[in-house]
This record gives sequence, C-alpha cells and structure tokens, in this order.
Amino acid sequence: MRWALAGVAALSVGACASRPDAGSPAQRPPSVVASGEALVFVSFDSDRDYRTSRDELARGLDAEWSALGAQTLSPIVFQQWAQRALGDPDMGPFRLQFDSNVDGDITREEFDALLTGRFEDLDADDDGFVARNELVRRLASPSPFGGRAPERRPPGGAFPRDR
Ligand SMILES: [Ca+2]
Ligand SMILES: [Ca+2]
Ligand SMILES: [Ca+2]
Repeated sequence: MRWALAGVAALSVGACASRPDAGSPAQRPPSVVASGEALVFVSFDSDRDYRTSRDELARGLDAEWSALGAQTLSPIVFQQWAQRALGDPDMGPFRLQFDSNVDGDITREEFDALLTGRFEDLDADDDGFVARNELVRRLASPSPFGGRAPERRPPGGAFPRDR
C-alpha cells in the first residue's frame, strides 16, 4: 500500500513540474537559430571576448585548414568536416557554395573566400568583429509547437540545397 501511494505522489509531482513549459507564449523563451558558419566563427574566438575579429578569423581559417590535413577537400572529406564543424551538413553552407569553380574539390582559397564572405555578411555593424548578437537570429514569432517552427515545404516538395 505504501508503495502504491508513493507512486501516485511521484506522478503528480511530475505533472506539476512539466506545467511551466506549456505556459503562455510570453513564458516561453524566443526561438533563436544560429547558422553552421556561426558555430565555426564562435570556435575561432581565441581570446574569449565573445566576438570574433578579422585576425581571429584569419588564424582560425589557418588552423581549421591545417587540421583538415588535405591539399583540397574532396566531397567526402567536406561532408565529414561539415558534419562535425557545421553541426548539420544539410543546413549549409553547402559544398557547391564553397566550390566556386565547380570542379568537385574545395581549395584553400575557395574555403577562405566563402567563410570570409560570410563573416563580412554577418558583421552587420561593419566594425570588423562578429559578435554573438550578429550570429543568432530570432525567429519571427514564438511557435505554438514547443519552440520549433513547423516546416513549410515549397511547391514541388524539395528544399533548395544550394542557394
Ligand atoms: Ca575574440
Ligand atoms: Ca573548386
Ligand atoms: Ca560587428
């Protein structure tokens, strides 16, 4: 009997504890997204001042390329890097965006050019630093689906993989 009562008590505590998460939209934190390159730029912040400078970008690109240990990135090496560095290779930036001459391989110059371009794009106030607030984006409105916006497929059903 004591065991059964203890079980009921534990269940009701669990129900109460989960209730705040299901509160009004105002109680939910805003939905925020960070791009794959944002994760890379955060990792380049070597002095940990929460912003990545152009010097840190240059040193970070050197270190990243050295760690890859290849003259050029083949599709399979790029895929492995994207999985680890970008968090999700299907979120971009994509291989074809790096491979500007579309020869199948990514050179150091192509690697640097794309990431440097993204850095400049993200540096919204043009001060030469990419700060954390320039790396995250709030989604337009809190989603009623627990912070996760429903996917909207474009007509035809496929998401564009290479913009
Ligand atoms: Ca820094
Ligand atoms: Ca190429
Ligand atoms: Ca900036």
